[in-house]
Amino acid sequence: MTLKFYGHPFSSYTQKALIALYENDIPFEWHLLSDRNPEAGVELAALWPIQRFPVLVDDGRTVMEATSIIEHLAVFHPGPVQLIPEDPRTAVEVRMMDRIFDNYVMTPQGKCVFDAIRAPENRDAQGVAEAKAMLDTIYAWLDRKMVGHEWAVGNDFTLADCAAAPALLYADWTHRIGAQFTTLHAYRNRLLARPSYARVVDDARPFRGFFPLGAPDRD
Ligand SMILES: N[C@@H](CCC(=O)N[C@@H](CS)C(=O)NCC(=O)O)C(=O)O
Repeated sequence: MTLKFYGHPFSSYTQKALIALYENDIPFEWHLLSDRNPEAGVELAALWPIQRFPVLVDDGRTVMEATSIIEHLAVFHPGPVQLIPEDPRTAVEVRMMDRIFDNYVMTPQGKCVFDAIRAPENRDAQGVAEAKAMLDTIYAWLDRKMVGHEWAVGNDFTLADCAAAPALLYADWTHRIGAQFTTLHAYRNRLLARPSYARVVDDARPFRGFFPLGAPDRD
């Protein structure tokens, strides 16, 4: 039974789940959400009224939330790359770091981007300032946390790195990671060089013009 994957290559949470599909070469069928493919949007709305993506459909099971998709793939389509560690203590830390990247990198980054596409009279300057302050705080924390680690938790690539890759790609485009955070920059570069994420970034390259703040000419 073919996996159906609803998403868009430029969407950060789609990218997070795509990394997991690519890491273990799991075959799937793209259901690209775009104006040119309206039936995918209709199907998404029927599957998940909240209409956030990605969404995976696997043999009658509908899985929403990028983290849950990665957890689902680990259970139902295991491969050589174990994105959820077998050791439960390590798995707890992986899940904690996954939450940290979603809540304190991806969320404030998204706040800045979504504000930029609002009409000027509806913009939330205070909310954006708070989001940027949160990004500065988490950059400093991550820079310390990553000392001595190749990946987010120890030396194996996991769910937490799937969350980190798009979060740090777009966060740096939105509110630059300070040059002093050399450990965090080095980690971001390792993520960009990881073959699964390099492929995801290449898939999304044609859509860079859509980045509301203007995509920089790098990465
Ligand atoms: N908590 C969700 C977030 C998903 C999400 O916000 N996806 C964005 C794309 S990156 C989306 O659906 N945007 C469409 C919208 O906000 O209407 C997850 O982890 O998958």
